[in-house]
Amino acid sequence: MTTGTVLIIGAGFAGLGTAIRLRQAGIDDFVVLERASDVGGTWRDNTYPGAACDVPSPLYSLSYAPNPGWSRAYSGGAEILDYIRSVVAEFDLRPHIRFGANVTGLSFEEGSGTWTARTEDGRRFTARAVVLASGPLANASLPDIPGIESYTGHKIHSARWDHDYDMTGKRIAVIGTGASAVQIIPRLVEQARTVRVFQRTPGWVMPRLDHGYPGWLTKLFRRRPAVQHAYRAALFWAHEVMALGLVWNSPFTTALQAVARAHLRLTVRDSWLRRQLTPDFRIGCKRVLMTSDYYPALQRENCKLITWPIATLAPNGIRTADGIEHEVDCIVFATGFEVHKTSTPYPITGRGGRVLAEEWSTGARAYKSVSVAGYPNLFLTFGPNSGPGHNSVLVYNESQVDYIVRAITLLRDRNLRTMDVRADIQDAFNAELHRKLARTTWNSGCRSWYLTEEGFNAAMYPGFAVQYARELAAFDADDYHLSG
Ligand code: N01
Repeated sequence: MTTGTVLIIGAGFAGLGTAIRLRQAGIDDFVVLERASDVGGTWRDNTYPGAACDVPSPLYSLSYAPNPGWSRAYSGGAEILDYIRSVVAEFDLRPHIRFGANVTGLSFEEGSGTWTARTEDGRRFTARAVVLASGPLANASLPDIPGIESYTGHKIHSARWDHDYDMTGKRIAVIGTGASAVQIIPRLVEQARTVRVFQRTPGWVMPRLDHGYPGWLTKLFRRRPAVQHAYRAALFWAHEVMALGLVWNSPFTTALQAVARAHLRLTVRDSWLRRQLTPDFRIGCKRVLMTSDYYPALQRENCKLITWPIATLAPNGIRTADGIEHEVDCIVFATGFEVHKTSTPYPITGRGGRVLAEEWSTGARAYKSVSVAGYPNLFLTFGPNSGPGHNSVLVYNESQVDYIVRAITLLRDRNLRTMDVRADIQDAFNAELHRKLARTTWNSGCRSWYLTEEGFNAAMYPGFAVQYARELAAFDADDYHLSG
């Protein structure tokens, strides 16, 4: 049993960022529990061919740890993972991390005012406060397709790539056409004999204007950090403007759709294919796909888009609703993540034996995405309604981390036993939040992982990144029940 001030669960961007900020606030008594054997979270797990970030790297990095050496505008997954490892080294975080610690449950003990985390290998870790940083898109989701077990060929999920399987000369099926699939498919068509893309819903595609950073710019960033800072700020504000078209319906929405339609018209010659690729929902309703090589890949001789619904998986392939069986050697499931199936990644038991997954069974709700009433001293990163539809998720995460560190600092400085957000404050916050969400593009009638089956949005923040930052900049102890 380990006792300390803070337990952080997850060694991805959020967990590592929390560790750094805690240390900068003078709190060194923390442990990071990581289920894998390395840091990096989503960038350690998503190693599929073509994995890259569709947010520019200077913005998709920690504001206080800029990397002047980014090789290009939209860095690949391996470069991002290297960056994360360099941050771990720079801030000397490894001594705090316990690898192979897969948390299976968390419970609060009223008497001591502490949280205990149990791990799969039987260890227990106890601390005054817990920060959940295990990520909302961490557990791969296989679709509920009949016959999935009967398929005898090779299966790969995008988030758990099998690098031992050689795609060369193989007949490959890709199920899904989301953000992961559109990065994978252009690579697969270069290697495989055939690639069949099974599309259920076409997404809006915007061109990704990727380019390498010239050496002189990298040198300039190194010599004059203020220039890189200004560049990041310019990227930030350019993304903020996108909210006007992607979060709410406005003339800008129509303009963005016109750009995406022009991109489709200019890059896809065949009118049948263009029709199949034209979305029937408003841009922004589900994640915009940023790619310039997806449409060209679909038009390669060895690639075929299949829009008939999948009826069943058969031993040798995929049978579609038109009765055709598509024989394939390997199926790539680019079908996303379990976001709502289990609303908490492991059982979390708070005050009086309450269980968070049960309370969230009708939709996850928190205060400012960070605190939940009845779960004192527990803080969430990427919690309910903290997702952006238009800007870097890391910008939002820094706001969460700074808020959490302020809360934990108060807990420590006043030697408080518990800090529990007031239920009335949380309810009022959520009433206002969901009133705003009702007016957003996400509720305009498409299927996406942002919504539960019932249409409840527990994922997205209905506003600009600056509004979110302003909301979280104000930490008001009066919002919490404090006990000494
Ligand atoms: O997963 P998704 P993803 N039969 O859930 C289809 C982040 N990300 O891994 O649209 C047939 O978006 C499903 O179809 P439909 C980012 O936040 C970031 O691609 O539901 N198809 C869809 O096409 C992103 O939003 C980067 O009709 C089925 C696809 O599978 C999130 O990860 C890069 C099906 C799932 O799409 C998830 O993206 C990549 C079925 N039964 C990902 N079930 C960056 O660059 C599902 N589908 C930062």
